[in-house]
Amino acid sequence: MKRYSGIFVVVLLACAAGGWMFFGCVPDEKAPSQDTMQDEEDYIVIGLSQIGSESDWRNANTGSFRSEFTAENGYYLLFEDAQQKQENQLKAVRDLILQEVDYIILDPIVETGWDTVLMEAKDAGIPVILVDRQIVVEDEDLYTCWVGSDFREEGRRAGQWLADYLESQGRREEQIRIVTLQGTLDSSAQIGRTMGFQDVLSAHGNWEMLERRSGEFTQAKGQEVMRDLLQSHKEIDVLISENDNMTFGAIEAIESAGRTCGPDGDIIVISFDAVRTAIQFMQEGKINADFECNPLLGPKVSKIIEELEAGERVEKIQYIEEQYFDTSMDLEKILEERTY
Ligand code: GYE
Repeated sequence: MKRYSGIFVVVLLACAAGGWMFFGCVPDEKAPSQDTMQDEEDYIVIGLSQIGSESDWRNANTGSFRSEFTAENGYYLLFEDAQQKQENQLKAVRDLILQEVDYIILDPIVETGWDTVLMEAKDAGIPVILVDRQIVVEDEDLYTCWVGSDFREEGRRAGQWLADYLESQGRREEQIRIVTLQGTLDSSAQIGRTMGFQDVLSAHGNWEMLERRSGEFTQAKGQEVMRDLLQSHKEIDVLISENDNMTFGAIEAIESAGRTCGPDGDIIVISFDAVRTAIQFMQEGKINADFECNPLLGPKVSKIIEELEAGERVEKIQYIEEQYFDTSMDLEKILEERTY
């Protein structure tokens, strides 16, 4: 373990002294003080390259890392926000390599374009743990492991839920017109959810995908794109929205257009993430079903780091458990237990 040694102490002191903007790092609020740092050799230094703060899911995900990688738990966290741009993430990873962190945690905004920077991390001997989204690289040894959700499975479950729901409504044979708000194009969350739903769609000759457009995982874009979709397509039976924040925007667009949605409305709404506000929207009868994507990855990643510190081998691909919710369930109880 490297810990705070040599050049790294100098960098951290510069960060703590206010020079951090130069280095591009954002010290965690609960990081040790300068005095503690000089004496303390026992912190594991984590560099986290986060995508941005585009959604409630993302904020819960950041919160999970921040509350796990604290000084009390033996960590010093350098947090980098890429503001939804891959170029910022590439720069952040390079900054973290220069700062000789012990581990890099990378949530890759899109799947491709990481080979070179990951080779640089490998050459510097810094393990890279991928979280949430996945990547496509020539050499899988460029990262230590990945932990996150099975997005394709989420998409499939959503499709299967729709099939069962239509069946229960006596609409199995009906022509079903669908639109999709996709997430950030080329992100594994978008690719997986789109493909998973498509797997089920392909098996239903009477389902028609009218249009798929990206709402970039944000509420504002979701609203804007849904407004256009409602104008272009007179009849829409189902909205598949690849995250909750786009769904919130879409619901505003639907209502502004004088349309209705949810179990008693004219558009069936299926969403992903299942954050608290979405469960509340379900209680209000505006979303039919929501497929959970668990953002609380901090504890799982810190366990991986403990194992690596102990010299153990870790599983390369680690999925987390997820469920789904719909309006037939006891949503009040679900909300009581929901932490994000
Ligand atoms: O669904 C969305 C966020 O990558 C799983 O990114 C994540 C997605 C999540 O912006 O809300």
